[in-house]
Amino acid sequence: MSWFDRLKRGLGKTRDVLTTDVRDLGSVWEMPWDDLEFALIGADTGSKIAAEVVAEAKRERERGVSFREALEKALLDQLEPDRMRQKLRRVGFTLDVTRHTVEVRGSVVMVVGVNGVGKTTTIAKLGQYYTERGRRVMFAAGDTFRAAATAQLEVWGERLGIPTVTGPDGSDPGAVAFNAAQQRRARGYDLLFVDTAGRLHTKHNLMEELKKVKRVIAKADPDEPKEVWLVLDAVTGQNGLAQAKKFHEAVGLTGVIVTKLDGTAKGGILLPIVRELGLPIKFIGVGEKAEDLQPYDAAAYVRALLDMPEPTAA
Ligand SMILES: Nc1nc2c(ncn2[C@@H]2O[C@H](COP(=O)(O)OP(=O)(O)OP(=O)(O)O)[C@@H](O)[C@H]2O)c(=O)[nH]1
Ligand SMILES: [Mg+2]
Repeated sequence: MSWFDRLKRGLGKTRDVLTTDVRDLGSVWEMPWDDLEFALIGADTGSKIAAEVVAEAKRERERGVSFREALEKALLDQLEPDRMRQKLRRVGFTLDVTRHTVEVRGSVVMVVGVNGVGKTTTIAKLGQYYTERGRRVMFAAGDTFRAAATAQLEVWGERLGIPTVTGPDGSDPGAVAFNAAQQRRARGYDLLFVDTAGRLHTKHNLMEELKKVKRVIAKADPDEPKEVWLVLDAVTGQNGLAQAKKFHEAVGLTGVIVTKLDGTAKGGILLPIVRELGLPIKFIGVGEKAEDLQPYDAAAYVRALLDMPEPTAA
């Protein structure tokens, strides 16, 4: 199954919400504007963004493009504020995610998020992703809190041939992160992914602990971590925005990974992440397998959502 097919399958629930009121009259695909606005809100875009999307789609529709193309354009405007890429896209450029590599600034990526969103499994998938692209990757098992969390990452590391720095259960996560950052430098590895314990963004002391982990990494490796990625479970929808704001205040996020899009109709949550938080989405997850985590590409996302064919690379 191609990754676009996986994406399409993964976004099925959101697509169902978005297209319930679509009148499919052969080649004409039309929907009352009010119903569209409702559907967007149902997909957790938030009401402000839903209204913006409808207004933009209406403008496009008046220019004579089809309803679906108008909606595609309006969604892309929200999801891809980068004007340059839009221009390129108009002349037939789209991102070929099978060849493209998501850039990582620096060498250390701290991975944070609330409990159970998919941090550890995402790190394993990222390890595979970057290893396949020729990077030498290490893991740090910075979740010393949950029993078996270290073993979970270690097992992944062994399977993937990725060294995993660990510490005893209950030990200081900062110490693990420090050791790992030092070892990465000493051994000349390209990338270190630091796992952290799941924590509620509302728990002050746990957020302080996270800040400390970040500071300690900088002691072992000045200017690192240059990346702090938040893993968000799409199922939490709008609540994910509150999480992102709190984590951003605490440790300064540089990117977001949205997992479990396959389990929810709230796939519209990507819009406010980009528009309201201004944070880049790095990867999206549409299932539990390694192949189900893919670099985020707005055009592919929108076209999968609207049941359109795969965007073609120029
Ligand atoms: N359906 C689906 N499941 C996913 C996705 N990403 C992760 N999961 C599953 O989510 C579950 C929790 O994943 P973990 O990686 O352990 O989550 P975590 O954030 O590390 O959890 P804590 O360390 O306890 O905070 C696992 O069963 C994963 O397979 C996804 O994109 N889709
Ligand atoms: Mg974990």
